[in-house]
Amino acid sequence: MRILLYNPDNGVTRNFMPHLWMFLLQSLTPPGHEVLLIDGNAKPMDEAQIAQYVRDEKIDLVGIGAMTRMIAKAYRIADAIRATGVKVVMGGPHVTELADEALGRDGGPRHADAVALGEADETWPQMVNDAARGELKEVYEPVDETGKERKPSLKQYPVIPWQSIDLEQFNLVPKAATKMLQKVGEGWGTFRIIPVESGRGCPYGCEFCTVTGFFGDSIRFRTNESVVNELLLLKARARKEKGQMAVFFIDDNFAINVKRTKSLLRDIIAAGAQVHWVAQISANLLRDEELIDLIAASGGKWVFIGMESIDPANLKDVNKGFNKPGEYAQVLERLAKRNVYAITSFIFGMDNDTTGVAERTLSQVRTWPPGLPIFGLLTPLPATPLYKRLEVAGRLTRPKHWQEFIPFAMAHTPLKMSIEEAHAEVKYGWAQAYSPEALAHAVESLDDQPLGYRINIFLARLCFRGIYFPMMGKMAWVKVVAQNRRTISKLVKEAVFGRKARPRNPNNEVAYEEEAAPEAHSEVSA
Ligand code: B12
Ligand code: SF4
Repeated sequence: MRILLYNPDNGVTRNFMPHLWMFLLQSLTPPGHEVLLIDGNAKPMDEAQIAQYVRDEKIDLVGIGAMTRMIAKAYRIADAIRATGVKVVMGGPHVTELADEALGRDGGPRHADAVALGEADETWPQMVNDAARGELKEVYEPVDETGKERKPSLKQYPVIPWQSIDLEQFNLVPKAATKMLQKVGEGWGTFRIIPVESGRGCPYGCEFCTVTGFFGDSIRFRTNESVVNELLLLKARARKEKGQMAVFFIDDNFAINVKRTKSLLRDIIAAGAQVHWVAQISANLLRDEELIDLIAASGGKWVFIGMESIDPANLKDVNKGFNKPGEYAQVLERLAKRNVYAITSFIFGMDNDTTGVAERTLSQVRTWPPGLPIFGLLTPLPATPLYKRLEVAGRLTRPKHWQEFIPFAMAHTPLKMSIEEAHAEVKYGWAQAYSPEALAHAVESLDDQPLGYRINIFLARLCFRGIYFPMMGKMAWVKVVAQNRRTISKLVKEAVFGRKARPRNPNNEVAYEEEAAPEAHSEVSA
């Protein structure tokens, strides 16, 4: 069969990274089938275009995966494909929780011929074989012989053939610049951020999160060897194409078992498999100095920290009391000392939030080492404890919010402010944190650091604005560049003319000697 795996666009921005599930299922497909991949974020298509593609390419089976926020688009695409007579199977967190919706068993229209519940590593090959025989079942569930749920072990992880996969659609370097940039340093003709998992599962059970329910609280890891080999493969490909590969370890909590994370990082270093990487780690696990040393030494550049709130009452409400706002600054300083920076994620609209929460949060953020703050709204995702609590309390204003996805819009009433006020807080957070003044401040606060770090922070901030904040279109970018012209010209001047050594605070050590060439792209900008 010719199989198409499709991930819909997220409806807000071009995503910076492809989705792992597509590559994983491609690698787990039984031999004898050809698998094509389309990520709607990189290759946008509407319903008519995808239907045409399926006809032109003579596709026999389509697999669609989607988060809740993309499910309406996923259903529209699925409907268009099914109308051509081709079977559609769906998987991922949303249809796992609401399989009846996808199968039209809840009174609504049917969108999928079959759904895969939960982790599909073991059920995908069965689905493909059944579809090839024309015997596709409606529901595929990972269960053992006794009908008990079985989580796949990651010890036998498939080799994803990164050396040969067509990654053209995921190159972040504009085509026109490729030839020229191939000659810069070790080569920047391509730049890709590749998702790699080293383990699955998180036992913490935060109230708004689907992970503990979906992946279970049993944590499973790949072998160090298999992760190291994957990094080596990515490094080799980057070298071959005179480009760069950065890795996003998509584990929900990369250091959930600190001992094991340290052993993995040591093996990465020993094998020379360092690439620039980003990972998600909760703040409570970043107290260990040796861990942070190993993060830095193994190529870690950015850590995504779900801080959620600076208010302990909010954190307690959502079962994330293990986050201690009092230690956020210390954690970030510890990382920054090793030139590792943080993507700090905040949620507004929590039950104890009142108006002004964005400014209160920002006033703390400004005292921390520069990073990438991001802001979202508390969202009741299906099957989470949060959804159930709000439903019982009659507080859901859009109980099926996914049927009409609206970016940055609440689906329930917060307790101590209105929905409109919560929306205004998120807008304020983004606008202030990414204003030209805030960007200039971030660059200045690293004045004692090499130029490369400052350029990196600046570019990362510009790009992050583009990833999360609805800022599509070339004109919007031109405007942002114009607004930040002072900082840009300051950095360019330093790159061209260099600058005198300056004392590093607080010990007044000289940080570096005169700098000649820029290291503009020496760090990852996740
Ligand atoms: C990496 C990641 C991201 C990346 C982007 C996604 C990417 N390019 O990979 C970033 C960091 C940008 C991100 C952002 C967001 N994310 Co996110 N993210 C993840 C994360 C940590 C890993 C995803 C992953 O690759 N998992 C590993 C793969 C193997 O698992 P999987 O995708 O579930 O696939 C398996 C099965 O589901 C199934 N399957 C999946 N698809 C299909 C399709 C078919 C046909 C079949 C048969 C099977 C199948 O088979 C796979 C193998 O077992 C997950 C949590 C998690 N652990 O999954 C959250 C998660 C997906 N994110 C989530 C959310 C909510 C978001 C945000 C909305 C958060 C926010 N408020 O900003 C944003 C949305 C951004 C956007 N604009 O789209 C939720 C989604 C829940 C839901 N019901 O939709 C998750 C589950 C985490 C959570 N907190 O609950 N995210
Ligand atoms: S720590 Fe992160 S992954 Fe784990 S349950 Fe909480 S929000 Fe989800």
